[in-house]
Amino acid sequence: MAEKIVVLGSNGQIGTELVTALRKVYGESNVVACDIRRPDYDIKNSGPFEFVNVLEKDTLKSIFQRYKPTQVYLLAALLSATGEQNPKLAWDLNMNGLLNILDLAITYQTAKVYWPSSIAVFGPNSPKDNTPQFCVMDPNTVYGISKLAGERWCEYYHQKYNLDVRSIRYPGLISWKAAPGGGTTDYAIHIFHDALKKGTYASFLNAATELPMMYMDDAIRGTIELMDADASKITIRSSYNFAGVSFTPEILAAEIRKHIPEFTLTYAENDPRQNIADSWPRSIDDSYAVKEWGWKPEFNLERLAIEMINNLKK
Ligand code: AKB
Repeated sequence: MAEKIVVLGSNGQIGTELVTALRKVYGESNVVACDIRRPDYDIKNSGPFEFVNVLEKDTLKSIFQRYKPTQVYLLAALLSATGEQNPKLAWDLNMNGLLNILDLAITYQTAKVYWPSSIAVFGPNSPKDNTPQFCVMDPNTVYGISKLAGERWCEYYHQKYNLDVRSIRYPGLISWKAAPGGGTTDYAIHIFHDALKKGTYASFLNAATELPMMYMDDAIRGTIELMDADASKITIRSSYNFAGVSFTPEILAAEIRKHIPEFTLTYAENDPRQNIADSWPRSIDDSYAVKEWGWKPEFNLERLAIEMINNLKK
């Protein structure tokens, strides 16, 4: 059967690139981009687009009725930093948006659902280095709490209703095509823009804050590989640990200086995002993803920096 794919939250940092990648694989007319905001030129002109608020059940229902999707990707969410500015909205959007989609997927017999989780599900008492798939999880941001609860719902819908729902715990994602969406890891994108434009950047995280990160091409490829994997290989229905590279602002700045030798990095004090970063892992053990569906990242720090600088220069 031909695939019909609906991507909710298509205009965000991940959605912009995921829609383009899915349209290449499945055909432009078979991937329906949906967002609450007007899309950019590429998304609108390369296939169908619908205005959808994931909290409006009737609109969502009409999308399921009209397109009869075989796969649904739900990307609409408030991230860690913006979530802290509006905790109730973050909980409402991140939780009820997910529950709406899980319910409609059962009603309309959607073959597969994808929903992203995050390293934000870990907290101050989770192991910091090589954080395992299964360990203490005590997130202290509303974003992390909603992602952890969402993971439990995904597993519950799989066990109770046999819904084929798949998920990845994304690290900070680094890309040049679309703006980042209000997260704690956003510094690792802003730094490239400012390095090229101003030759200097004021990091809101301190020099030694190490966090797991990944170049967007790896994240998109991994996501599609997980969705393509044979269901018999997927044992984790909460969300898979997923690793690329880990670095600190200081290490990233040193890498940027290989291309822009005059680049200087300063540090802004007392930013609330520092506390969030301090509660997250430094690196991730993704051995389940490696073993079960063959995950392998391709972009190390060196390659990621070259891609960012060369593309942003253009
Ligand atoms: C954030 O910083 O909130 C996100 C994430 C790691 O989920 N990039």
